Amino acid sequence: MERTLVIVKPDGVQRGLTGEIISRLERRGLKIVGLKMMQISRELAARHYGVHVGKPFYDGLVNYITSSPVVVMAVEGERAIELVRQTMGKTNPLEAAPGTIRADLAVEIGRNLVHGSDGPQTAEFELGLFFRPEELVSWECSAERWISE
Ligand code: DAT
Ligand code: MG
Repeated sequence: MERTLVIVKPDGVQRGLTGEIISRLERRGLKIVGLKMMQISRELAARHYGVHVGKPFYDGLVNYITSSPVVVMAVEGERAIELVRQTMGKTNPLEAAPGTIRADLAVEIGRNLVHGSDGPQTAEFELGLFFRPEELVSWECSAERWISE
């Protein structure tokens, strides 16, 4: 079982798409095990986006993610990391497949609505940045046996 970090970015919250984005992940069969609204500080943004330091879009990215509240989620499931990434679609909404969040609801790479961790190590690191252990809830979902054999 994997856990991954999902962020509904400021554009998602401002456009009233938080419910739509959460709903798409729930409908896919993923389980929410942590959820909160917050304002990301520049310090937290710098840690979260540390791998992008020095890239031309870095300053804009930090300004954007700290510009307005976000909704952060811990999502659990078999292969949750890959499932979330697939449900989000490619980074650039113009390259994302129709049916994905980014293709259906966004037009620009700098306003691509949603973040999802890109691998097991990143997921563990990012979940640790955004959630204290006691904020994550382990629970049994009775629909699970209707989603996975
Ligand atoms: P992803 O969010 O799909 O994991 P990433 O980790 O490569 O993509 O980049 C993080 C965010 O930075 C991405 O969601 C949007 C922004 N970004 C990435 N590449 C960009 C670019 N070439 N121009 C502008 N923004 C970019
Ligand atoms: Mg990434």
